[in-house]
Formats: sequence, C-alpha cells, structure tokens
Amino acid sequence: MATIARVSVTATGRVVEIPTGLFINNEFVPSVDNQDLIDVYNPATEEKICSVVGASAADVDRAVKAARDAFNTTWGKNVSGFERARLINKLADLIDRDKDELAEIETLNNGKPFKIARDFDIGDTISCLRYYAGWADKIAGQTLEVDKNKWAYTKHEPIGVCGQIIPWNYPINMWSWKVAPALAVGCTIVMKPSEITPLTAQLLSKLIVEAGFPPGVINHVCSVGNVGGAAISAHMGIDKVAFTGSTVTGRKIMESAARSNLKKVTLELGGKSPHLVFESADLEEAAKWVCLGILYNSGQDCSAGSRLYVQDTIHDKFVSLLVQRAKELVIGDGFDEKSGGGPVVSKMQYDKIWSYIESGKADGATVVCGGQKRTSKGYYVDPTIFTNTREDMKIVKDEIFGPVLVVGKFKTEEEAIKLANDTSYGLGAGLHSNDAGQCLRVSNALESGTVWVNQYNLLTNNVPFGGKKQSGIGRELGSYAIEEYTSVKGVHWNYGEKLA
Ligand code: TXE
Repeated sequence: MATIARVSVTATGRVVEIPTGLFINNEFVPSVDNQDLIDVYNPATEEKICSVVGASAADVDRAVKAARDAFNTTWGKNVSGFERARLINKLADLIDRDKDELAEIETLNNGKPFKIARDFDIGDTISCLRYYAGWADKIAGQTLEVDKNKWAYTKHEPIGVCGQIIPWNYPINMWSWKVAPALAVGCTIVMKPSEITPLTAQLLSKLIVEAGFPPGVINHVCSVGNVGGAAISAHMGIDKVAFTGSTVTGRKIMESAARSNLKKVTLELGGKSPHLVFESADLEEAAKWVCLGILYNSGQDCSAGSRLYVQDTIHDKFVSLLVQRAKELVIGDGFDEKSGGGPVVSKMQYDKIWSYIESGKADGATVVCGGQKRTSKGYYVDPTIFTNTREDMKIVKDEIFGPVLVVGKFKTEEEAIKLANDTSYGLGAGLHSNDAGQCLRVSNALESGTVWVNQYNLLTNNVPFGGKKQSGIGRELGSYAIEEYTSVKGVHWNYGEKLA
C-alpha cells in the first residue's frame, strides 16, 4: 500500500497529507514483498497517528540500485558543486516555507514542544543545509611537489552510496546532519529514519522532489532496525554507513559492515556525560545549564549531562538551586504553550526510564525531585534528581536517556576528573568554574569528543561533534563531516622522466 494519510493536528486544526510509501527514485512506492505496515504513535496521547510502509531487504536493494544509478549519472562526479549548492539551498528554503507544518508533525510524532521543534530542530536543519551548501563548491585537494619531472595532486571524491540510519530523538535534525554533508560532496543516500518517528522524513521526501533533486539522489526506506537497518549495514552496494543510535546497535552495524564489504562506518552512540561544578562557579548560572543539560528534549539526548559532580563545599546549596529550577520546568503536551518539555517518545522508552528510577530507589539513592509516576495518559516523566548515589549503581553507570540526573560530590580537581572519566563512554562533558586555569586543565583532561565550559549542550554547524571510547567513531558537523563523506585519491603525474 502506498497512499496518503490525512493527519489532523487537533491543536492547530491543520490537516496534513503524509505520503505513506517508501521514497525511492523520487516516487512513493509500496514494498515489493512486505505487507506489514509500521504503526506510528503520538506519545502525548498514546494514540495511533497513522501507518507507513515498512521496507524489506528487497526494498533496500531497490533503493541502493536507485542511489547507485544516480551516483553514476545525474549526481556524484557528474554535477558541479555550484549546482549541488543551489539544490541544497532550495531544499532549505522549502523547509523554511513549511516549517510550521513540519514542526506540528514532529511534535505530534516525537512529543517535543512545538516551538522547540520549529525554532531549534527545524531552525537548525535549515541552517545545517545552508552551511553545507556553502561547502559544496569548496571541496579542494592539494598539489604536491614530487621531483623535477613529477608532481602529484589529491582529489577529494564523493565516497559513493551512503546508508544512513537515524534515531527518534531529533528526527528531522539528525536527518540534516547526515544528509547535508553527504549531498554537498556528491554522495547519494539510502536513509532509514527511525520506525518510531518516520513522519517528518516522509514529508521531506515531497520537498526533495519539489526542490528538483534528480531521482535516486535521496531515498527514504522506513523500516524496523533488524530488517531495513540490518540490510543497509550488510549491503554490498553501499560504500559507507553513518549511524546514530545505541552502542549495542552500533556494534552490530560495525560487525555487519566488516563481514560484508568493509564499508566505511561512522557511529554516533550513547553517553553518560559528566557535568562538573566547581566552587568558584556562578552557581545560579550553572544550575540553569545543568538543568538544560539533562532536561532538554526530556533527557533524550546522546550528550545529556546525566552525571553531575559538585564540589563538596557548595553541594547542598547547589542541589537546592537545581531542584528549584527543575521544578519550574513545565512538562506537558507539546502543543501547550506553557510546556518546556514533552513526553518521552514511546512506551518502550518510558518503561526503560521508570525501571531505572525504581532501581535507583531500590539501591538506596535519595530522590530530591520527581520520581513519581503520573496517572494521566501520555508518556510523561517529570524531572527526577537523585543524590546520595554510589558509583556502582546502575543509575550512575548506564545511559538512561530520560530526564534523570544523578548527583555526586568531589573534594579536589583531580577527584572530579577521575570521577568524570570513569565511564566507557566519551561523548560530552561540561564544567563550570570561574578559574580560567582550572577550565583549561580540566577540559584538557576530560575524555570526551565535546567539552562545554560554563555552558552545556549548545552546538553549532561549524564545530565537530562525535565520541571517544564507546561513544562513537568519526565526527559530524563542520569540515570534519565533509572528510567523512569523501575518499581521497592521490594522482601521480610524470611529465618528463623516462625509464632507462
Ligand atoms: O536504539 P537503536 P533504540 C540509546 C538510548 C535508548 C537506547 C535504545 O539509551 O534508550 O539507545 O533505543 C536502528 N541494524 N539511544 O532501541 O536500536 C533503529 O531502527 C541496523 C541513543 O531506539 O540504536 C533506529 O533507526 N539498524 C541515541 C536506529 O537504529 C538498527 C538515540 C536507532 O535505534 C538495528 C537513540 C540493526 N540491527 C537511542 N536495530 C543517540 N546516540 O542519540 C535498530 N536499528
């Protein structure tokens, strides 16, 4: 079945027509062999929104063929950087035009507040596309002297057909982080949105056609992970796979890439990011950043600052500031203007978060904020803060991916660094201090891909993002993402030497 779902957004009265088919070769098509549809839910009401077609391995195959044909004919090395930039900018303009509609569907499907979806997730998507449009005509190599009769140059060529697998926490924004640099350098794409939040990608498909991209350049194959995602990672015709999601799934993707064609793999995985507050910090400001760090997007953020360590001299004062701030945040329906946070994305995520909250209580940690279930409908979790934690507790070790903060204490800078680095993850880390020397020493010592000093969680398109240790491989954003989608060729040129 490849049809249109007419979805009513009750809060605004808008009816949005969402194509339900797979998007291959600029057309919405049914699956070749899978009759099972994927049901999509609203986490604020627990009600079904609509169903979309789920791709099978054979559909992924079809999408890879479309992407390969486009790479060899209308895209890849056959289209100039200027033309790629024009099309990417055009797509950004169309997303800007439709941002209210897109944000409404993002809120309906993911739960996040409408204004955040529109102004941040979609705002960042537009600026990410424009940032990489700027790169499209600036991909350059080197010229290298060899000897008096020879020289060499390097070409940064598009890597080819890219499989991209994204999660549900920032559906449209993660889409742009993957698609924009790939398009800028000339790659073609087989994208698998999360089966939990596929709706904005379905709408983007229409805009891809309207922008004028040739068929096959971007293909969307919504599917469950162990079918479509597994088919992408194992596909012999895909040159690179880029993934954002759990460490468990990242491992499977890497294994599968190794067993198939050794495709290039970049992974942006989970975290248990530390956030340090030293006694010299501006405590009022630090409390705001700590709350933003763990409560933004209901804590469903790969770099959420989920482990807080506070210097013992200010611990009690800081915790009370924090609790006060956390209690001010209104968690409610994303269409309610007062809501600063929405429900978590799914029943599965809701159950996971609550099982961690219960384990924290059972292990003897103290709940100083939240920790009580609501009785009403919707997957809501109020900000929950634990103190009196031990380093061996599950709530301190594991990624919870919800609005749950654990607070520990330290005496010295050395102890703070040791606690912060005592994790298998290495995605984000933050510190607050008014001592510049301390800020430098600690940021140098933290084992993570990103460090925020006197702020948290803010990213810009020109600064790379990615993990160390088990938080990932490779970088997104900035010029670094351009490198991840190109393959460097060295061309050796003889203009005079004769062999004896
Ligand atoms: O993630 P998965 P889930 C973490 C977070 C969360 C946990 C589980 O802790 O609670 O992961 O979430 C696709 N081959 N993060 O189960 O499975 C899947 O369809 C190929 C952190 O939703 O990693 C989806 O498109 N692909 C994270 C994507 O992987 C597969 C964001 C992410 O799903 C696959 C999300 C397979 N075998 C969750 N199995 C972050 N880093 O931001 C699943 N997928």
